[in-house]
Amino acid sequence: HSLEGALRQAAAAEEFALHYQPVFDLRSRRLMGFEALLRWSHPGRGVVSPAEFVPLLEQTGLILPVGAWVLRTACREAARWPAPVGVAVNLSPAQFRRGEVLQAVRSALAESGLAPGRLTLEITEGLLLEHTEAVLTTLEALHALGVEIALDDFGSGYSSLAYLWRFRFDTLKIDRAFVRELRRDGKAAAIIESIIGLGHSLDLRITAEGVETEEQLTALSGVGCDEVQGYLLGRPMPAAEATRLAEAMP
Ligand code: G
Ligand code: G
Ligand code: MN
Ligand code: NA
Repeated sequence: HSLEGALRQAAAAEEFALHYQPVFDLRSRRLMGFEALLRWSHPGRGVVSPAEFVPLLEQTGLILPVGAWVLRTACREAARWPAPVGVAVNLSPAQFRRGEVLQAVRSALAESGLAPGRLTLEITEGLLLEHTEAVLTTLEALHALGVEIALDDFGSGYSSLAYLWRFRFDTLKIDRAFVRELRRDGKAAAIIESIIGLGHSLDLRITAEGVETEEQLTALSGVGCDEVQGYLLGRPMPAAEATRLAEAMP
């Protein structure tokens, strides 16, 4: 597989980079942190989307070294931002399978000196579907380090509610499919409002992803959403730009 060969060389050739998308508190408009998003600049193919290559990293096991690199790099770059601006890192189920993730998070925090409370780990429901007991134990251990855990793409999977009961997440990220429908559909607003009510009753912070219009922002404000992220507020940007933005915010 030619893409696989290219991926194997990418890490050594320093073709990977992280871009950072800002997340804001909806009420105060304060910058809360950034989500780290992996980018691969292939000399021939240009910038390749993680949607294309993350599945291949998972199949080949390359997600372990690359995932550890993502954690290390995100923590090192976030340590330059003014506290309490934090960073969120997406984790793949494969990173949990051999218990690698706990050690990778520990090293990334130790090397960077980043306060654990400034790191959020984003996981998806797919992870919880697969290996419930072992995964819950690892999540508890990660929590014990002081990092925050977010349930990403909430509402897009099958058994979201059961998992809310099994593990105390810090944040729910509402899938952008719901936010997209806010434009035209009263039902989407009702669903989001009930997710927020449920989340708040469990002491969770709610982040809406994929906010692209003022109309969506106003609607989210009306239903009590806590944090927002999306192209309207800021696109993923290189680390240096994220640092400048963080330093410019009050
Ligand atoms: O940035 P973009 O919208 O193209 O990301 C596409 C998908 O890739 C999203 O589901 C996102 O969560 C995932 N992704 C981005 N960066 C990482 C990463 O560092 N690790 C993992 N496992 N997934 C990532
Ligand atoms: O699965 P996850 O939520 O981690 O995916 C994040 C992805 O969403 C990133 O690849 C990012 O580029 C993309 N994204 C961020 N903001 C927006 C937005 O406002 N609209 C759309 N369509 N995608 C977005
Ligand atoms: Mn995410
Ligand atoms: Na998401």
